[in-house]
Amino acid sequence: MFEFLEEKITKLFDKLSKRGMLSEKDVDDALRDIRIALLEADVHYLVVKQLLDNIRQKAMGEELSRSIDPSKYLLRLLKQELINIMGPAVQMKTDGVIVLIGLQGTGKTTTAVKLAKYMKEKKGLNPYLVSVDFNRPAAQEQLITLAKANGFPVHGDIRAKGYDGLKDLRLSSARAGCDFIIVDTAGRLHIDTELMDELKQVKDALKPTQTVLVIDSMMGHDVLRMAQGFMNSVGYDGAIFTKFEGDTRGGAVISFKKIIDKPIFYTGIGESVSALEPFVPDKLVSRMIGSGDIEGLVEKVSEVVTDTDVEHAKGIAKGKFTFHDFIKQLKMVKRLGSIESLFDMVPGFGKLKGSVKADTVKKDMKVYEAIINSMTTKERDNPDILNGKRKQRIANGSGTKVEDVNRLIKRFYESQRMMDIIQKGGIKGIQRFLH
Ligand SMILES: Nc1nc2c(ncn2[C@@H]2O[C@H](COP(=O)(O)OP(=O)(O)O)[C@@H](O)[C@H]2O)c(=O)[nH]1
Ligand SMILES: [Mg+2]
Repeated sequence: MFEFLEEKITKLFDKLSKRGMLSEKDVDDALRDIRIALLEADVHYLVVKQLLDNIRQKAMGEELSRSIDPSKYLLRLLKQELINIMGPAVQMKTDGVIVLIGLQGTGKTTTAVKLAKYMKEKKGLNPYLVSVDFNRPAAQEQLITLAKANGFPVHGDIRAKGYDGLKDLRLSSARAGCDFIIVDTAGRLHIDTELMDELKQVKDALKPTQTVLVIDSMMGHDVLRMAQGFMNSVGYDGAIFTKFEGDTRGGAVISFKKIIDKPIFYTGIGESVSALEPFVPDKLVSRMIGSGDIEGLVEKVSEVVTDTDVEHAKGIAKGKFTFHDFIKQLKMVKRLGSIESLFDMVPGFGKLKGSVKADTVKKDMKVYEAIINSMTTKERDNPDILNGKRKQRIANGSGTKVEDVNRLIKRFYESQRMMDIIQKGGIKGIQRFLH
């Protein structure tokens, strides 16, 4: 999601950050490039205009010229405006009846079960599922099967009693001991009056607490017109964007709140029934443009990194990185717990997630610790003296193989290099190191 914009914006600001002070023309050029990137990402032109007007207004003020790092300041403005335009995170209601509507194949049925799972696991609620599709028994069957497979109470075939039968749904749900009802509805490939009439009748019969439009993120730039069509004829209270993990340009997600004037509640991020995420604009924007969830990362790190560690890190910065430091670094990483969850918080690191398995790292660490323990103090201080003979002795002493010792030495030099780069370039340095 948003990879397209992420790439464009990162490139633009990388270039800009080399400038130092920014002239008025630099700012104008940057704003023009941002404008093009947003339009190319299918952000609605009205949204682009408002975003840029707001940024320009703030960028022309005093603060930009006074700020220590103008390009960072401009990036922060962009970030803030993107968050503002998407609005604050809004919670979907979870009482009475929630009706999901949308075109065919957008993911309504899957989302109904995803929501049920989310509400049960995250909020301790008991949802009741029902598919209201009078024409396609197979569509009802799909929900019934998926709901049962995941252990949720689900209503049987509703066709016999027609719209009248819908009035009994609340009773059936209460009887099943459920707190609220999630309704899956029929869809068509295109908006047509027949579909809209059917949905209107369903709404009339069910009097839902909230109606939610399910939207396929891959649909492209027609999304907003479709969303407007559903708004005009059926009406709804918010949206869920599915297939958001894919290579979508994301413009519709950015534009939705401003153009349709309704919130996005959730995003679907995969086919599995657990692939649902609340829509939180600031988290999304942080992931997209720099600074990641740095606050989260700092919080997590500060929970486990002690003052001694900090003193030690300062020591490394001044002197030479040795195996003593390396082992301390390993211990710190071990305390940090899941490495994968850390990657999530740092921009550009998400991609690495699959490549580093926390389990492997933990296993490696045990081996590394054993090897380092078998080294003499002199060897730990001075890794360069490790010749074949010494390596063999260390391998024997630690019950490992020379290959393991070599692997450790390679990792050690990588770490040494990384420390060097981090000292010179901060987070950006780490990102460059990993690419
Ligand atoms: N990759 C991905 N696929 C999804 C997501 N949500 C639904 N799908 C898939 O989209 C297809 C259509 O989903 P379905 O729930 O049957 O759509 P419906 O016609 O609106 O009920 C199915 O193959 C789902 O597995 C999602 O968030 N990501
Ligand atoms: Mg369906």
